[in-house]
Amino acid sequence: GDHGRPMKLYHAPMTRSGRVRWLLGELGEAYELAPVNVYVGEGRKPEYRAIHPHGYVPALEVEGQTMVESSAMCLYLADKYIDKGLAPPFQSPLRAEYYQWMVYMPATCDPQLETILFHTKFLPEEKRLPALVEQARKKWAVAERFLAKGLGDRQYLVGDSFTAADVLLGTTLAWAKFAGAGGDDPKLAAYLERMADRPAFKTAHAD
Ligand SMILES: N[C@@H](CCC(=O)N[C@@H](CS)C(=O)NCC(=O)O)C(=O)O
Repeated sequence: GDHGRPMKLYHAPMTRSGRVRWLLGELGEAYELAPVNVYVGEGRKPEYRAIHPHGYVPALEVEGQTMVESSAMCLYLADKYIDKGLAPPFQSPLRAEYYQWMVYMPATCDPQLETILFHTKFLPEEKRLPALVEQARKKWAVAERFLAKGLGDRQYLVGDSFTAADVLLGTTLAWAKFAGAGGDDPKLAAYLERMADRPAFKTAHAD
């Protein structure tokens, strides 16, 4: 079957596929990179729509299956290679906060940052809605405080070692910086610097 076949990551620079690329680098697992230039509409081609119904990146081929949703990929891969320590052990109470952050980032943070980015940078000016940006900035400010509280004075978001939750927080904070959102918390800023210094982060964001 497909067991043993290298994974394939459909990727574009500066997007949420960077999360999965970073995580794969931390795991040290081999994978094939399939570039999809979503910026020029490559995602909308029928061939790619057969892989990702919305034409987004990332998509991941693994074990003969194709999956979508960056955080689901991170959860799956961290568990698949759980011996590498990128997820808390299955019976650990840390699993509760780990799942919380693995869902909080895509469900509650990403939409705010997406709204800010679209309505300040990506959409043509006449389509931008300042009221949406204002609302999203307020919600992101709440999220930022919650994330800072979650991190506290520790080096990592969950427990005392690097996990997939750091991949999501690191990329979310990098995205927020790019969006010009918040960024006033010194602990989160120092955390982002530490994360951006990791070799696998650099490789994932090299292009
Ligand atoms: N919830 C999805 C979001 C995927 C998504 O929206 N990807 C964006 C880039 S970050 C994309 O491919 N956009 C292309 C488009 O809108 O055509 C995930 O986390 O994987």
